[in-house]
Amino acid sequence: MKNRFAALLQLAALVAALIWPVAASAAASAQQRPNVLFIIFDDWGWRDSGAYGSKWVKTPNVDRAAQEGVRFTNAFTTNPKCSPCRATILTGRNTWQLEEAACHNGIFSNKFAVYPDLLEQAGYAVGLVGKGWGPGDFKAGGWTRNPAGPLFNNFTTNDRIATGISKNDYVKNFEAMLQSRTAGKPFCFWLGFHEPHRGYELNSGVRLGKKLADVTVPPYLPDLPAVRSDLADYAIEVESADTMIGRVLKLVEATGELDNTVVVITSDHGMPFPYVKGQIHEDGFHVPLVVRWPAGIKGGRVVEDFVSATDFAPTFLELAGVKPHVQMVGRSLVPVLRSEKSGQIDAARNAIVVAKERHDIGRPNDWGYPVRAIRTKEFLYVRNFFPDRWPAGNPETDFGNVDPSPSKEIIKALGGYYFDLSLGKRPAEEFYRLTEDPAGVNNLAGDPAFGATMRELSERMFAQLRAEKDPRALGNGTIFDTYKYVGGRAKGYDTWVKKQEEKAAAAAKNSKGGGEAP
Ligand SMILES: [Ca+2]
Repeated sequence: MKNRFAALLQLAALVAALIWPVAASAAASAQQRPNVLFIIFDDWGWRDSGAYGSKWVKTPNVDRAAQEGVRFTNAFTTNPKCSPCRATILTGRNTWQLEEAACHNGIFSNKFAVYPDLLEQAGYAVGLVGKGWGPGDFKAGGWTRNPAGPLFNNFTTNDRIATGISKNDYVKNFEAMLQSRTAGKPFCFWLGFHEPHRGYELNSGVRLGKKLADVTVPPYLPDLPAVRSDLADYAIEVESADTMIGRVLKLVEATGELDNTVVVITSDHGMPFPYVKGQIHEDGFHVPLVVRWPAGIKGGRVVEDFVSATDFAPTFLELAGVKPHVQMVGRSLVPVLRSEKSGQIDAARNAIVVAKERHDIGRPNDWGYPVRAIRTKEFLYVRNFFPDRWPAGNPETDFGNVDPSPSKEIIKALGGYYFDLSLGKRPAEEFYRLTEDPAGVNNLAGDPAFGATMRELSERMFAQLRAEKDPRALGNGTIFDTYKYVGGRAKGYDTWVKKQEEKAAAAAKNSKGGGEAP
């Protein structure tokens, strides 16, 4: 009996010796693979948090993540509008490489691989709360779910500080997403706030205690009380989303996994004000970016390397031990994150090329406003391909690529300098010295002192665009204007023409009727 027991023990030890190392290493690698929590605001300006120096937009949760993690001072989207930027994030491709998904409110083809699918295949739990890729049509592109992941948007709430804020119960939905995960699986979740996208509750900023005297007005907006109030209403929405970040991180903390969760906080583009959202200007495509991951990176750092929205997908894949997809052109941020340095870490990260094609409609034939631009530490060089077109949309259709707002109405009523800046036509070339003109409002394109630098930057930009097969740089740019716009047609130029015809017909009928009257 005793011998038989000893033999059994020996056998058990042998089996354990064979199995244990495998089981142990599997457990270790599962532990090492971090969670990823990707938090993206909708239309949040890069300057508008305490972490980035704002004294009047209060964001304690973003600020804390920045203190404990890495804050990037030169992060950019490749196209400053909702769906084009989000397609870039998901695919790791530049906007000019995404065919129809380069356009706002278009079709997103599933011929392009997205990181949530690749991570799901690699054993990650994926999911989406709030706004993922959009607006646009992903079903026509062959997807059965939002490309940002399966949706967890079941819960709504009326508990919000202003009526412009989404009723999405982000916290409860996030909790449901967290609980849906199979035990032991790492997650890669997308939390997409609808804030601070318009509309806002008018004067909610003042109602909630903002002082108009504290508001910083950028140089491209007129410094008037109604503009300050509009900015204060925007700030309230930023602050509400910041509060949600605090609550969501508490939920992750309760699972014991917060330290091994890579928390990424960013925005799709700048604030929804004239000269910014949808425009190839500094505040339009410059975005905030904070990454917190205590288990993996040294915190308290400020990094000046140029990083792009294309870099997220290869970064998340590398964190999961997955090779970047062959379609991806972005470069993983892992080496920069793992570095213990501040300042410029990778000397090659010193420029970004950004672009736009069609955003909102409002020009004849649904034409877009094609632009390519290159941004370096010192300069922004902009090439507008059709300076005869209206950059913000035609006046007849009310400058549709600038969201309706009190600030926009004020600028339209004022005319002059601010109108020309935000809504007027632009020359074929723009050139800004951002080190002396941080918002980029003084166009130096005519100054011969910068002629050589402009040519050099233009050549550098077009070399990259040609190498990446941008149809606009290869002489086939008209293709972008043939892509279908799937949004409503209220802002369409054709809708305006039809209205004029109806008005004319009604006027003719009235005058005819008037003539026949006794
Ligand atoms: Ca947006």
